[in-house]
Order: sequence, then C-alpha cells, then structure tokens
Amino acid sequence: MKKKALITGITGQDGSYLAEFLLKKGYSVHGMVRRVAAEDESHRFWRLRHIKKSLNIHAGSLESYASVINIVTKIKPNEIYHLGAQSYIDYAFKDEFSTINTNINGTHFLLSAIKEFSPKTKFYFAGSSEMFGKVREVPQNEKTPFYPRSVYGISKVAGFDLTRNYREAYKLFCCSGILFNHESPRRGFEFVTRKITHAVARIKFGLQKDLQLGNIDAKRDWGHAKDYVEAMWLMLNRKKPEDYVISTGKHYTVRDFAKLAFKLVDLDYKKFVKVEKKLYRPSEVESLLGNCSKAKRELKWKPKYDFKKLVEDMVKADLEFVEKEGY
Ligand code: NAP
Ligand code: F7E
Repeated sequence: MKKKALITGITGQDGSYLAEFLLKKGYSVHGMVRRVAAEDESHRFWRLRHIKKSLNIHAGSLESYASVINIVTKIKPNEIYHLGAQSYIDYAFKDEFSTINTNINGTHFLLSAIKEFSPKTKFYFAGSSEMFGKVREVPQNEKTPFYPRSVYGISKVAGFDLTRNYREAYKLFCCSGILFNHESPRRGFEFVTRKITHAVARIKFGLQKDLQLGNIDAKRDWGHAKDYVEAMWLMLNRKKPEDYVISTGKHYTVRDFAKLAFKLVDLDYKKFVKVEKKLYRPSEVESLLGNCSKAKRELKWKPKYDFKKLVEDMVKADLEFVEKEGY
C-alpha cells in the first residue's frame, strides 16, 4: 500500500517542493488548505499547477480543532508535515495576535489530534532559525539557547516545545527541523531575496527604476528550498525522532545578495538600491549562521546548492517570469 503524507501549507514554497518530492517517492500526497485558498485555485495554486491532478486537497482550518481532527481521522496519514504558518516576519509585527493564534494553535491541534486519533502518525514541525534571534553563540546548533526577536520567533519556540513535549510525554514520533532561511524561484515576493531578484529582472526590462530595501547589513545563512525539503523527509524516515539544524554553514549580507543578483545582469547594485529606514524592523535579527554537522552525520544530508547557484537560479527564473508575464 502507498504511504500517505499530509502536508499543511502545501500551497507555500516548501509545501510545493515537498509535494513534488513525495510524489516521486511514490506517496499518496494530501494537502490541507484554507477554504479561501481552495476556492481561489487560479491564484493560490500557482506553485502546484503542474502536479495538482496528482494531489488530494482538503479544505480545512488550522484555527479549528474540529477541522484538524476531521482531516487527521479521515486520512490517518503515515506522516504529517506541518508547514502551514503565518511565516512573514514584517507582518508578524503588524498582526501579532493572528500570527500567534495560527502558529501555536495549529501545531497544538495537530499534535493533540495525532495523540487522540492517530498515534502511529509521524509528525514534522517546521521550526526556524528565527528561534535563535539575538544569537547566544556562533554558529548555532541544536543545543544553542533560543532568544526570539518577534512573535513569529516566539510562536516557533512554542511549537518546538510542544513538539518536544508530545514526543517525551506521549512517546509520539514527532520532531522539529530548525531550518535556516531557504529560498527559490517559488519564494513569496515579500521576502528579501525574491524582492531583489524580481526587481533586478524588472529593472533590466525597464519596468522599475530603483529598489527600496531596509537593513542591508543583516546576515543570513541562505540555502535552496529544494535541498531543505529532502531533510524534512529524512528526519521522519529514521528510527528515532530527533531535532536537526538544517543550514549551509555560510552566511552573507542582504547587500551581498543584491550585489551578486545585479551583477548577473551586468548592473551595479549601488545605482539602484535605496535604503529606507521605514523598512527596518522594530527588533532585528542581525546575523544567523547554522552548524548542521548533526544532520550531515546522522541524516547523511548536505546541501547541493551554494549561495552563487541559489542567486543564479532565482535571477534566471525571474528574468523568464518578467519576460513572460510582463510584470
Ligand atoms: P510560505 O511560502 O509562506 O507558505 C506558508 C503556507 O502556510 C502557505 O501554504 C499558506 O497558505 C499557509 N498559511 C499561512 N497562514 C495560514 C493560516 N492562517 N491558516 C492555514 N494556512 C496558512 O512558507 P514557506 O517558506 O514554504 O515555509 C514553510 C514553513 O517553514 C512555515 O511554517 C515557515 O514558518 C517555516 N520556515 C520557513 C523558512 C524559510 O526560509 N522558508 C525557514 C524556517 C522555517 P495560503 O497559500 O493559503 O496563504
Ligand atoms: O528578511 C532584511 C530583513 O523577510 C531577511 C522567513 O521564511 O526566514 C524568513 O524570515 C533579512 C531581514 O526573511 C528588506 O530585515 C532588508 O534581516 O527575507 P526576510 P526572514 O525575516 O529572515 C526565517 C528563517 C523564517 O522562518 C521566516 O518564516 O532581510 N531586509 N530589507 C528585508 N526583508 C524584507 N522582507 N524586505 C526588505 O525590503
């Protein structure tokens, strides 16, 4: 019998790559999407269009325990990948309450539903390097203490602790990936890497004059989403549930990213990037750098994309996108 996987957040960047990855592995792939998205296929399913026919989509709400129970009991999946979350940090500062509600309750409801109705289901929680926030050591590993700097980070620490507690108290197979930033041509336009590569393409085609950015000295350990979804699967397919840092082990500034992206189309970023104080965050995470040696050792995982290949992939895709779509 085919293994069944349920992905929350299947319409997002990681959800779409993971769905592709699991279909190739022969899984029956189920996705939970909010009703507004299910009813707005042409806009909300742009990342899944090419595989949509092979997926089983279920409308449901992460904010409703009844809805979560319904889906878990109906599917009784072998594996749940819980990726659904309000994941944009600028927005988290603007709407703290819904970020906290969706991110913490969604995780809690799923864990509780597994415990009560499907205790053999394995559970993956999408933890984040944002949990390290104002970092306590460099580089960060699984033992580094957390110091979140936004309600998003706080919600992820709560999800991480809930996942660990369900593992210890109820002996469920549940674990967290502590994933550092990962990007791709499918990244949402609001995140800085996609904002840059999209602007680079628009500027090249004469559709935009400049690019406004906030703190360009912030440093991130950027990997490719395609590499990172494989690590999620590896975590659920080993004997023991444990938590893993997933990162590249190298970090760069936003300025470095912009410099390379503009250079790839023979432009000088200094002529186009305008730093705007209004785009700074109330409390910034200045620098993140991951140490993923545990994942390398135990999962035999390592990233295939480095920084240069990532930026090249995103710039190339956005040049094609702008040429085709005209915006
Ligand atoms: P993403 O592209 O923003 O996708 C988020 C997904 O969550 C979308 O499918 C979205 O559905 C869904 N969602 C948002 N709010 C929701 C709500 N109120 N109820 C139900 N679903 C909701 O994020 P991603 O980059 O793929 O990241 C996947 C997960 O990994 C997230 O939990 C994120 O916090 C975490 N993470 C990401 C990174 C990274 O660098 N990408 C790093 C560490 C951790 P709609 O399509 O309906 O909006
Ligand atoms: O910002 C700076 C900004 O929004 C990166 C999410 O996937 O990764 C992501 O969160 C850095 C920050 O990602 C702009 O201040 C400068 O220092 O692309 P971002 P993020 O906040 O790191 C983590 C791991 C997650 O878990 C999250 O879900 O870039 N920055 N100027 C800017 N950022 C944005 N968005 N826009 C700017 O104009």
